[in-house]
Amino acid sequence: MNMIWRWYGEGNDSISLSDIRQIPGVSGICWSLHDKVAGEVWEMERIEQVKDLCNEYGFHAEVVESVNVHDDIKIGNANRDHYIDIYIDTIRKLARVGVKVICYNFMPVFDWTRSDLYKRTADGSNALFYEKNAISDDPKEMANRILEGAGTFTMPGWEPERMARLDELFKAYEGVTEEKLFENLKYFLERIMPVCEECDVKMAIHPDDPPWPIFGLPRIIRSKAHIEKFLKLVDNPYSGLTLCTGSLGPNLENDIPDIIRTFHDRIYFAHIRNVKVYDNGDFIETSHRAVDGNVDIVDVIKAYHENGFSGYVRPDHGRHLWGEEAHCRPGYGLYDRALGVMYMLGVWDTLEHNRG
Ligand SMILES: [Mn+2]
Repeated sequence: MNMIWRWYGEGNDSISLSDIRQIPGVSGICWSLHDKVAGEVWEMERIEQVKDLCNEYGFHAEVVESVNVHDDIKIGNANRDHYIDIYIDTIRKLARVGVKVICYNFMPVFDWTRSDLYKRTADGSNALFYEKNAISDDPKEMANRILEGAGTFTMPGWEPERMARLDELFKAYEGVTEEKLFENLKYFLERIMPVCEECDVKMAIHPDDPPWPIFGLPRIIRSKAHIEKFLKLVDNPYSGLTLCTGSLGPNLENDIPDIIRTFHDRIYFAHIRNVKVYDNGDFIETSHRAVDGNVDIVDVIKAYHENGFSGYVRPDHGRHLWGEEAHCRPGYGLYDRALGVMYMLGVWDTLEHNRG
C-alpha cells in the first residue's frame, strides 16, 4: 500500500506540504494543475514545478488526480479527436516526470454532487451531506448552491465557467444514453491506450458520485456490473480503476469488499472513506472507522491486504474538525483525513503483523 495525500497546490490549499510531511506513512502527493479546464494544454514547466516541489519535501508525485476529460469527448462529437490529441500530449508530458497513474472520470456535466457542504453533525464536526429531497430538478440551483458553499475555492468539476454554460451543455448531451456514453469512453480509451503502454502510465477511472443517474444524465461507473462492463470494454491492463469506497458506498447494494476481491488486479488507486446511509437514502460522510458508517473499512483493507495490493491509496474525504471549516476546502481538511490515514495503516499493520 502506497499511502498518498491529495494536495491542491501552493496557494490553493489550506494545508502545506510541511503539514503533510508530519502525517505518518504518507509517501506521495496526488496532484493536478487545478487552474486548467478540461481540454487545456499542460505546460511542461508547470508540471516540473509541482514535481520538484513535492520532491523537495520528500514526496513522490506519481499520481495525478485528475486530468479532466473534455465534454466533447464524452459527447462524442466532431471535436473529440482534437481534445484527445491534447490529452495524449498531457500523458506524454506527465510520463516524463515519472507519473504512473492518472485518475479521471467520465461523468456527464457534473462531477460529484452534494446538497450540503458543511452539514453539522451531533458531535459538532461537520461533513458533506447528500439529502435526496434537497437535490431539486433544477441543475442550475444545485450549481449555485455548490458555488456559494465553496466560497473562494474553485471546486473540481464545478468550475464557474462551465456552470455558466449549463443550458448549452445539457443540450449537447441530448441523445447521449448510457450505451452511447460507454461507446464514447471506448473510443477515447482505444485512442490513448497505445500511448499509455508506451509511456507506462495507467489510466484509473473514478466511479460516479453518487452512484445513480442525476438530472436525467447517464452515469456508467456505479456498480459491480458497470465496472465489469467497463473493464471488458477495453481489456488492457493500462485501463483500470480508481476504486472509491465513498462513491460506491451510498448504494447499499454495492458490496465493496467483494468488488475489490473481484477486480483487485485492475485497481491502481484506492480512495478510502466511509459513508452513513439513512433509511430514506440520504447519506453523510463519516470518519473512516467501520462502525461509524455503512462501509466496512476493515474488510476493505483486508480485501486489499489479502491480494498483496501495492498500488496507491489515499483517504478520500474527511469531516471538518476543530473549527477548520473556517478555512479548509470542503471535504479536504487536515485532521479527519490524517486520522483516516492512521486508521487504515493501523488495520494494515495489524494484518501484516498477524501474517508474520
Ligand atoms: Mn473518490
